[in-house]
Amino acid sequence: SKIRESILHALSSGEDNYFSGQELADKAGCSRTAIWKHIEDLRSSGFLIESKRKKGYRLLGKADELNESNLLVGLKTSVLGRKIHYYESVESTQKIAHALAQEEAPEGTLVIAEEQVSGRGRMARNWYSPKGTGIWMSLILRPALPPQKAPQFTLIMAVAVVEAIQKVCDLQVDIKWPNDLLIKGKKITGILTELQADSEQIHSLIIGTGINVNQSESDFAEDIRDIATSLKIESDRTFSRATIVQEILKNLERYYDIYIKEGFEPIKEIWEQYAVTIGKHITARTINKEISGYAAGITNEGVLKLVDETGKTHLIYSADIE
Ligand code: BTX
Repeated sequence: SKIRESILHALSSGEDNYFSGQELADKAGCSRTAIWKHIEDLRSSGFLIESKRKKGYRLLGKADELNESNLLVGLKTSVLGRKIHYYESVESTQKIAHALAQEEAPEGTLVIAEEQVSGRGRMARNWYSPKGTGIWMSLILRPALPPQKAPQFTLIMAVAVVEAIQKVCDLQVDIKWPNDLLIKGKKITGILTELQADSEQIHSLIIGTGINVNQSESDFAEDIRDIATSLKIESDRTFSRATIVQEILKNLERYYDIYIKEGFEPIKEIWEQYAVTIGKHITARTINKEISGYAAGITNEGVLKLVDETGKTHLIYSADIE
């Protein structure tokens, strides 16, 4: 439309300048509400437009699509993300990654989508993955390890994501064992590690990561509005998703190398610095029981150690924590 063209023309002529909603409205001959709506439309078609309080709008870059070329330019890894399968819309990137893993896709293969229509969490829960606003990706790794080691990779990925968000967005993220990342108590990221294995060895690990990046509050479904947040909500800025993905892959590759050479110990120490679960009184809800106690730490396998009131230590492999 004319308004859309006028906005884009203004924003891209301004070098590094901000344009207020009123200025854009004057140029386009429409209302500020119309400008706001068009800016939202432009964003959903991939334009990266920053909005800053009291300053206005600024165009940060071309379409922030997570396609292969955008991800490969500036990617600083040698294995992870070197093979990319990009989709506009999928049921779940996990599902595609599982199929690719069975077809011998190489280690480091990344499946990434703008939207998932049936993204999933643990225990058949739903993971909302609206179009163009977040990072919905699954990474295939093939470590020569027994299947009991798989949960460690959720923790390694957690550290890689926490540090990427710190670096790119300057936001502090807490880890809630086993697989949630929180900003001020609200969920910013979920990690789902699945595997194909026999009783002795992992054939492939599929690490699914969902990160809320550029959503506004109204983009969240009613039932998660109170528990979920995005990087944009927390900082009042929009971010390049590709930059965040690149930073995660770089971190993960570094930690994966350390893990292979030195084991889980050094990563466990870093993980514990970010973990909010440890050192607190918590309740762990597993599929068939509920245990309360003191979270003493995690084992070298990444299993939670919970000490109940009788002093008995319980090993928790998977649970919801309160
Ligand atoms: P989880 O089972 O720990 O968390 C799922 C719960 O999180 C849901 O029941 C809901 O309450 C809440 N939730 C759903 N969507 C969101 C969201 N966008 N932001 C915050 N909270 C939400 C966590 O499982 C693991 C999620 C992994 C998602 C990735 S995305 C790429 C890959 N593909 C796929 O289908 N799943 C993984």
